[in-house]
Amino acid sequence: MSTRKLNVKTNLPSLTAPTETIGEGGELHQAAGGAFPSLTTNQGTSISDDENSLKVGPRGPVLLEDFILLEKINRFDHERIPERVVHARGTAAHGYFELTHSMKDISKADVFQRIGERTPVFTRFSTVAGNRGSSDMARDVRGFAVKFYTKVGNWDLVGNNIPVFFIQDAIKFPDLIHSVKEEPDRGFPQAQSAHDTFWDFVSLTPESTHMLMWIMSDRTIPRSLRMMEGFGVHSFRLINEAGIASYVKFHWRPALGSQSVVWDEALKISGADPDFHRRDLWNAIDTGDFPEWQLSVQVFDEEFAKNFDFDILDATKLIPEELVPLRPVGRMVLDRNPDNVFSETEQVAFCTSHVVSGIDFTNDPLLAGRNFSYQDTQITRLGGPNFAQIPINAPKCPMHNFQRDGHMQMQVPVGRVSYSPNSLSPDGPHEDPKAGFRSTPAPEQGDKLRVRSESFADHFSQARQFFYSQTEPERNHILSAFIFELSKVDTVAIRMRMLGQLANVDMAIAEQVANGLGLEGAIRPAATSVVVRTDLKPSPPLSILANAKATFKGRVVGCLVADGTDPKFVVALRKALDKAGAKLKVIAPKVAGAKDINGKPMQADFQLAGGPSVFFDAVVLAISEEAARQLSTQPAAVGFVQDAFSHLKVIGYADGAQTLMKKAGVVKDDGVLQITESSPADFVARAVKGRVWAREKTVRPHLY
Ligand code: HDE
Repeated sequence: MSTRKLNVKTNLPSLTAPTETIGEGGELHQAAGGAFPSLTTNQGTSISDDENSLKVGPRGPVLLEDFILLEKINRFDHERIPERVVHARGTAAHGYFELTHSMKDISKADVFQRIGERTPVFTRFSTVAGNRGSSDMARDVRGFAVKFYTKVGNWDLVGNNIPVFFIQDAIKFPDLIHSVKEEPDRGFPQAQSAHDTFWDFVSLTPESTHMLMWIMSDRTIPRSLRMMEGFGVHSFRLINEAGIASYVKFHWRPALGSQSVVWDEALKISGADPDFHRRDLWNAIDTGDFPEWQLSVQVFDEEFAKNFDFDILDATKLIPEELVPLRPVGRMVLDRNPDNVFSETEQVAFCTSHVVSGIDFTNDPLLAGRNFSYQDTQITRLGGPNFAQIPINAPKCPMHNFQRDGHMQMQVPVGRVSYSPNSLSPDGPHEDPKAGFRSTPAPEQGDKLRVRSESFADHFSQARQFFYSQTEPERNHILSAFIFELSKVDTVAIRMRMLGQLANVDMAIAEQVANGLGLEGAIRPAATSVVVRTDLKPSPPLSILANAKATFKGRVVGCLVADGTDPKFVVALRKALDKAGAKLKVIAPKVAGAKDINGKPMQADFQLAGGPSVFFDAVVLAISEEAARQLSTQPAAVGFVQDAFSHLKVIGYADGAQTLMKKAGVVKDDGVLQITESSPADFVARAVKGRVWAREKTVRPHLY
């Protein structure tokens, strides 16, 4: 018998807590720490020794008879399920949606009726291309999927953080995904679009061009999942009580404002903390700093749809907010981390086809494909058709029908009737012609054809509009991202073909990318059937920087301390940051902390090499002259300051820190501020304004 103490939580699933206990299984034992249940097999048989398998003598062969060993290993062998074919890497949280504005006039959906009412939600954020173990900070679209557990059924709004998509027809989705995933012969690169097959496909697929502009922008390297927008992408329909349908596009806006990192920072974060986004979300929720988004809709009618420059069924297009302003609907707050990543984040099954009465689809051909795909993929992932019974997927309202059996049926339907109509079960479920789901009776007619509508043909005008809606640094980032990615493409013909597509967006864009690739003079515009519109006005909401929120809420400041730091300085800084809603993290040469100027211990959150400045929004160098001299010989310390400077962060420094700053090449500008214990507010006031964009011209002159 083992002498080791068992460490079994008492909140084991009900599986191990049978309602009636016969014999030994599930019995409670008294121990020094209180009562705990007996460890059992899945059949409830109590286990006496969980440390040793059954052998013939202490050094003899293990016996096949050891059902306890076999069950445990067998169960372990099957712990993994197939990861999602796309959006495999995800992180999620529970929360609620609160209606702030009635939508009664345009939708009868129950969730939109009563102001102030809260609907539970489960929201999963993800990257698209990488496998489950890839890095959070890969350049990629982020999934933004919300399951609303409404009183009349689940509604899944399965969106992204970018309002348009790569392709117009679902039949191209497997091709798109195969091109971006690891190349099949070598199994790499992982979680990256910077390789031949992706650019081969998109350079041959001009409809991708608008999305490429977004993908190459800083939207694909968000600072935090809490600081990114979400979009339903497709045009959906809302239907009111009178049966009148409106078109709608869904938007999520983060309360903390949108923010991204810079590319070099993204690369470094991927190495320093591949879990950067999930850790940030988890910690924020764990410490009660609940992230919040506003849900808004763009509502429009058939008349608008007819007169709009592009087709509202084309998912590669957006509707500028200047044409259809956002109408606020409610807010989503995420206030609880999952209890178990597998049971919840992994097993959650979002399906675009999960809609409720009052919400309906349009003929977007991408959406039609999705409505099949999501339901279908869950059968492979979750092992059968009963995935709606898994707790995270189950509606929180009653559900009754005559569907039966199947792999992993968890319910025990009673009675002899499993069909409708029937006369043997008059109390059984019946159709509800009044409140039941009804599709919009939209008139449809036409020949059966495999064609792309002419109205989907302009692939470049909105790409151009997006580019020219950006601020100067944002445009430069897009250009340098194209140059970075295409430089990783080995096949020169693919680079050139892509330049040809960019030339259709704007010759100046193509020329700058060509210049960065050293392919000047090689641009041959690709054939296109449309004349690109140059009259579309820039749409300011499409820029992150033009809409940057002057807030420091949810941000983190890294404060470098060492032996000899003045604690008053750090205390004053912490107070000022608390007031601004930001957090302070202390970095010291050793994780146990440092000795302050009075010889007293100072706590640290990070050891220098494990707490690089890429983790923080702004930094403070609270070190003495002696410490600065010593740290100037340490690459981690010099890199901390160098990176903060080149990533355009606001740097606050105590007078003594200057030797280290000089070594790191810091050139003073309006974002480099000397602070004392009496002036941390000045530092915060500058940091609230965000990065020092003017500095980019000095640190990355090749972009300008
Ligand atoms: Fe998805 N997508 N998708 N997608 N998608 C999946 O469903 C698919 C598309 C999106 O956190 C899969 O359960 C097709 C657009 C998110 O669990 C799969 C097409 C948008 C998530 C699938 C698209 C999305 C997925 C893989 C083209 C933004 C993660 C696992 C017609 C509006 C949801 C799964 C989560 C996941 C298919 C295009 C967003 C295979 C066929 C457009 C956020 O069913």
